[in-house]
Amino acid sequence: MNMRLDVVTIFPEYLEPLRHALLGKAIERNILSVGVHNLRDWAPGVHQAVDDSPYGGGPGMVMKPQVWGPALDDIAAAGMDGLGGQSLDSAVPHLDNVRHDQKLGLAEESSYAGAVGAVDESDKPLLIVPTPAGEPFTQQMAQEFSHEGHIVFACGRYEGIDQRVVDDAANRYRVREVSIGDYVLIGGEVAVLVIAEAVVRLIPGVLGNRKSHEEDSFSDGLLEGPSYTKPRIWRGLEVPEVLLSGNHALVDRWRRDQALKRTAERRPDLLETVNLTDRDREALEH
Ligand code: 6GU
Repeated sequence: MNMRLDVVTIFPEYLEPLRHALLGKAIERNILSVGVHNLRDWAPGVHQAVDDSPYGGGPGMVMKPQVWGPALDDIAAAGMDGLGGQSLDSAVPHLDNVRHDQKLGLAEESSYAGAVGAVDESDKPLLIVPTPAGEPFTQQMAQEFSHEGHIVFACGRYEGIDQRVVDDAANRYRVREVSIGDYVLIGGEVAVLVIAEAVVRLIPGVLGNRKSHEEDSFSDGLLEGPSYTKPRIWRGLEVPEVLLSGNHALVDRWRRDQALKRTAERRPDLLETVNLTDRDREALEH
């Protein structure tokens, strides 16, 4: 089980943090391999222009399709093995394309489709185009993406990428235009770091503790409540008594109540889609 990430950007150094901490550990353990590619490598001529003025007028610049097209073609053609050169990992490990939760029966079905030459849409790599105009990135999407074998990120700058690049890429990729929130960044690079971290931490073996993401904020539709560690009293502030009781049922109930109260206060919109018990409603009224 392995995942390949490729990032195309005009600022490859921006993706340096992919090498660090959690993601770096996943690379070292051959769970993940990462290639970062300079878009200018596909720009012709001495000037190597990657952008041009927008048709229809208006401010800013639009990234050129004649540069993005070949870049995305080459990366799709290289597939899971990646292109030589700018790979963040020193050794490119052998990669397979098996979903980490794929059951044997399903795997047999898809290899039959391969044997008769059918082009299975799920064989195409996933192309993520970060843009403030995209669909909102969620924990559920992170969960879905964590099953992918090959994800390619296309980082736009300026006013974005010529839309035909995205439309044409659908021939070789499954394409998602994704936003990480309702604010505007200069380019997609930081969004790639956010999405990559949210996705990679869900791959089994990346986070030490398997149970830890079942209790994440959003996994049950609620925000997580507060946490405490030693000492029991710090600057006159006490750890809530119930957490010292050793009564697990009581602790679970208290945590649920804290999550409900916090969610009601900070993200009331989330409560509309959560199944609340009578006991939950009671907690919310107090
Ligand atoms: Cl994914 N990209 C850019 N450039 N800005 C954003 C964004 C993405 N998500 C929110 N703002």
